[in-house]
Parts: sequence; C-alpha cells; structure tokens
Amino acid sequence: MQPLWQHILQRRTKLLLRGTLIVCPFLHSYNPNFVPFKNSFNIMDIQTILEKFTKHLGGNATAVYASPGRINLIGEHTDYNGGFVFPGAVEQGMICAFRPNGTRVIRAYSADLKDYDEFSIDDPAGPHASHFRYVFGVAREMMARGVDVQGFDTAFAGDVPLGAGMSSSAALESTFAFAINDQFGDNKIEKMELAKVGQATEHKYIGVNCGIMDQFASVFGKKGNLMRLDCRSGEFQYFPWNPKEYRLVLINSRVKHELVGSPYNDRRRSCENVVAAINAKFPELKAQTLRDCTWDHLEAVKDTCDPVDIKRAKFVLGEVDRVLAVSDALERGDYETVGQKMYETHYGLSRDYEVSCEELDFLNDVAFDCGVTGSRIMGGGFGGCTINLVRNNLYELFTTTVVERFTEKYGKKPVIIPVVIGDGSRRLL
Ligand code: GAF
Repeated sequence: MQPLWQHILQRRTKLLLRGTLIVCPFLHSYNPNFVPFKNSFNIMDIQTILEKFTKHLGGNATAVYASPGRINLIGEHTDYNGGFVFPGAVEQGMICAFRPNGTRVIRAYSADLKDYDEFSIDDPAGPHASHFRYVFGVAREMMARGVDVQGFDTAFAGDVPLGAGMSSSAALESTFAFAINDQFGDNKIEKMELAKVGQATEHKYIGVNCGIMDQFASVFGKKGNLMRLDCRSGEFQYFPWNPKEYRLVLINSRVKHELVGSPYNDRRRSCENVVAAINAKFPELKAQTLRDCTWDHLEAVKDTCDPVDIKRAKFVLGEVDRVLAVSDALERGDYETVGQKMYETHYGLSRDYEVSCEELDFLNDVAFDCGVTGSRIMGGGFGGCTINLVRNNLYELFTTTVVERFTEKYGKKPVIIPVVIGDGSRRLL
C-alpha cells in the first residue's frame, strides 16, 4: 500500500501542477447569503413543537428542551480508546415539548417520523422502534442513577440531518437526559453523567458500543467554542473558534451513515484485542485502553496479533498525536498545520481504519484539488459528511465545484452544511 508521505507528495505535486488555475480564490468572495441549511431553535420551532404536542397528545406542554448535534474538528475513534477528541456543538439539534402525566407510562410522538407509541417505564422490554428506544433507554438509565422518573407526554423533532454523522441520536438522548433531570431529578445529576446516560443508552438499548464524544459535545457545547476532551480523565478545555480567514463546512455525501449493525463495534473490538495482547506481554502495564500503550508496545506484540488489528491500533495512536498537534497549532493560529492533520486523519481513516467509502474519498479528493486547507471524514464513517477547513475566499468556488463534480459522478447532489458552533443542552421554555 502507498505510504502516507508518498500520498501527500503526490497530492502536493498535483496541486502545484494545477497551480493557480484551480484555486484562483481571490476572484471569489464569500457570499453571505449562501445558507442552504435551515438553522434551528428559533421561536417558530418552539411554536411548531408545541402545536404538534397539542395535536397529538392533547392539552399543553409545560416545558421545552433542546440539545444539539455536533461536529468534530479532529480525533476520530479515539474516544473509546481513552484518547482526545475535539468536537463542538452545532446549531442544528433536537427539540422536545414535555409534560409529566402522573402515570408510569411515556406517551411519545416523533414529529419527523409521524409516529406515536406509549410504553411503561417499568417494563424492561421497552418499545421496538429505535427512535422511541432512545427515549426509553434514557429514562431507564436515569432511574438506574436514582432519579424518581415518572411517566410523561412528549413530542419531539429535529433538524440534524439523519445519517449525516452529526449525531442526531446523541442530540435526542441528551435532550431527554436533560429534561428528565430537570423535571424529576432536581438537576442533581452532573452534566458528565448526563452524557454517560446517553452513551449507556447506545450500548444497552441500541447496540452501538460508542465512546463519549457525541453525548459530551451535545451536553457541554458552548456557542463559538470547540472543546478538547481527554476521554481517559474526563478533563476538557474550551477553545474559542473564531478564525478570521477560515470557516468550516460539512459536505454531506448522502451515503447514509448508520452505526447500528455497522462494523463500528468490530473496530472497537480490534483495539481491545491489541490492548489484551499488550497486557498479556506487559502485565505490569495494566492498560485500560490504547491510550495507555505506546508505539513500542505495538511493535512488541505485532507478530502475535492480527495484522488488521495492529493497523487499526496504529491509526489510533497516530490520531491521538494529531489531536495534540492540532491543539498546539490552534494556539499559534497555524491553520495550515490544522488542515494538514485533517488530511492525514482522512488518509488513516480511509486506508488503515477502513471506515471510508468511495463517495467520501471523492469528496476529500475534490477538496484537495480545490486547494482546501483541510478535509476529512467526520464522525464514525461508513457514510455521512466530510468536514472541511476552507479559506473564506475559496469557499464559494469550493462549494460550487464540489456540488458540480459530485453530482456529475454520482447523479445526486451532496448537501452543503455551513458550520455554526452553538450551545449545548438547555431548557427553552
Ligand atoms: C461515532 C461514535 F458515536 C463516537 O463515540 C465516536 O467513536 C465517533 O463515531 C468516531 O470518532 O460518532
């Protein structure tokens, strides 16, 4: 397989050969009216969800809650390996209208899917449909943490594009974790534990052994800030995100990203296999995750492990280093390095972690050809979006080109989603 340095060299040469012809960014200025994606949580949205509630559940809701989806600048598949991630909340999210009903039953209406169900919080089987299982799982996990959860009526909806890898499911979980804590728990459950409630819901009620990044970002999001989380210690810092000359944009391939039933859990298992082999060879290390292991440890077990598992583990160690390099680069305002690390992550996710697909690789190639500073798959992979760090003066050229070239090749338009970093879980009414 072609090594990374050769890949980068080849791309740089290609870029030089194409020269200014491709880029000519200075001829294109950023068009502020270009907002093809609806932002969320304005008063209209609150009104709409209240109306849906009244229509499908009767009477009036007594509260409204919301939680966002997320982006991630860098640090993929590092969370369940105890590494670093660099997410931020977005303005798109989930919203729910809520009213305690004095019973032991949750009566829930999904406005997006036009689906209604009711289920007892005391019956461990819970509902069948996954959109209701998130609500049920969160209620049960809050009960398991000592909250006196009661029955409630709810209507919920959202504008996180489904299957785009922006964590609509975490947004839904965080919305209900926050709501139940507020309504029945006197807000006694700490925010990090609310994130863990969402994560436990994924593990136990949905079957995805995810890390903590998505729920963390949804609960802790802060307008205008990215966050660097150390998933081993739980420590995190906000990083103001306000580059003057760059912006982030997602390009949704519209290949549906779906972690349920995907090889996501296999990737996690690969990493755990390597940790087990390292612990067998170095029992004193007592490594919990790959974060506790070094390149030397990997080298020492490489002949006793499945080479595919080793390849995955190498990606993870490299990705942890990249997040730290990006943090340093951001502190210096060095966005070129940030972008270069993003390309390296894409390469690793595509070739070593193997969670890309043809369409995502194509989007990454087009970004590179256009001279975009950084571009990579965002989130778990297997479809969804690329995240792109683009100079303002290249933005319009890039978004136009990528739509043209992708549509020409795949016969469908990718969706452009400008990133606006928003707030985390909150009560709106
Ligand atoms: C998905 C998971 F839910 C996260 O926990 C994380 O592992 C991510 O994929 C990959 O970084 O979004």
